[in-house]
Amino acid sequence: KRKKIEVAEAKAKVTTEELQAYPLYSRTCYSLKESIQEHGTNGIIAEFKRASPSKGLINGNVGVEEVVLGYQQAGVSAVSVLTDADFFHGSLNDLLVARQTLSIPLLRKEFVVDAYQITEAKAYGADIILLIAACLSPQEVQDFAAYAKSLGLNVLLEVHNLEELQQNLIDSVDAIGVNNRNLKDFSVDLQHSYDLVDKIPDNYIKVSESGISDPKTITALKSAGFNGFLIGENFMKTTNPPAAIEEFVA
Ligand code: IGP
Repeated sequence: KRKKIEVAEAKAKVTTEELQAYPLYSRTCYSLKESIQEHGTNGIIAEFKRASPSKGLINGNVGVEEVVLGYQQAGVSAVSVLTDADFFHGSLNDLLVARQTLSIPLLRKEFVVDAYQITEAKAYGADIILLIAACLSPQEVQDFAAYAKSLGLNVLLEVHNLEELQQNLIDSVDAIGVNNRNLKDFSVDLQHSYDLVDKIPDNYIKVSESGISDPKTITALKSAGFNGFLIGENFMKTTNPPAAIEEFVA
């Protein structure tokens, strides 16, 4: 974690004050809740992910612009873009290109360990940031979520077990995502979603994350109480990721 902060600071050739002067910094964010609740939307948050630590290279042949535009045209509720370079081959430039292409909510998918990354997310056009409970103390979750809200961003909190959920049920979080993938050993089990959904209060958007590869799974997760579905690999592993969405939005 310390290393991450140092890397963030070393890369931060741009000061917080300079980020605050970027044109996108002062735009009004799209609301994830409204986008998901809007009539006819399906709750899919489609992810642009070139590579991952568990799978290695997933797709090195597609461009961010064509993919996210296709996702939007396919009717998804939001788009997620990885900005982590080391493990996911992503970048802030990918986020920026996605922003310039999209008119739906955009998630900056990153391991946030410093407020600077939240300022950066806003300056590069994100509407939503991710806070991973497993990487942060409850105090950090609270501070980062409050700071993100003060910038008008939506906050998605990621949890993997009951303890992480119960420690972080705070007002400045908009959505709670249950990650079906264990970040320590990368094993995927949808049971995590089914076990936790009833423990998430109804004032939060409930998102099931990772390992979803079948439209039937969405039907089942919906009846369990989820209204958002974060899906990356299942789309990205195909030659035409947006086309893979069709059967999911039927
Ligand atoms: C997407 P999948 O299995 O559909 O590609 O998963 C998303 O949930 C996953 O990329 C993810 C992730 C994260 C990546 C969930 N939480 C935290 C990096 C960091």
